[in-house]
Amino acid sequence: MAQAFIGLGSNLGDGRGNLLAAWQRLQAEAGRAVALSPPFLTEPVGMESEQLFTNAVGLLETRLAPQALLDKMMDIEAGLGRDRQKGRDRTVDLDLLYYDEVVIRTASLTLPHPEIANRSFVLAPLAAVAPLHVHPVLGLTSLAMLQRLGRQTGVRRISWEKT
Ligand code: PH2
Ligand code: MG
Ligand code: MG
Repeated sequence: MAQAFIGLGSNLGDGRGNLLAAWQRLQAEAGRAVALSPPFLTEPVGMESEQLFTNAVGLLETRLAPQALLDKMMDIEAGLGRDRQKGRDRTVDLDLLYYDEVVIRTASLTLPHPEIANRSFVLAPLAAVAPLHVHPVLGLTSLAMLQRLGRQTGVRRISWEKT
């Protein structure tokens, strides 16, 4: 069994509801859930949008190979109404962050995900589930990468419970 870290994001509709729906489908169709981070409310990065994101990171144990897992993730995005045009607000975006220690680059898949170390909306939830997990290329823990980004602005931890 492989361990896959998956980044979940939504900035359209019920963010937490969309992420939980995607996480349910991943468990039903792709493997066994090991851990899910708390959700974080985050400012959009690299796109023009007024809509805050809800982001989380999940750890899944899977028998699917990396490309098969990615294909399954795209099916789940589509099933939840994802519009794949670049720069659009999205109901759900699933990104494969790590797959064991695999380092690959194909036309459709780069592992580890190339943006992990630059994105506090990935690192904050990642450090919440796996602070001491080491990036197989950079040799840095999730926590060290988060601290390296400096003071966190635009990222706020919330809770799965709706009050
Ligand atoms: N995803 C992007 C681009 N910008 N910004 C935040 N805060 N969260 C995201 O998940 C995100 C983003 C591309 O997938
Ligand atoms: Mg994506
Ligand atoms: Mg993304």
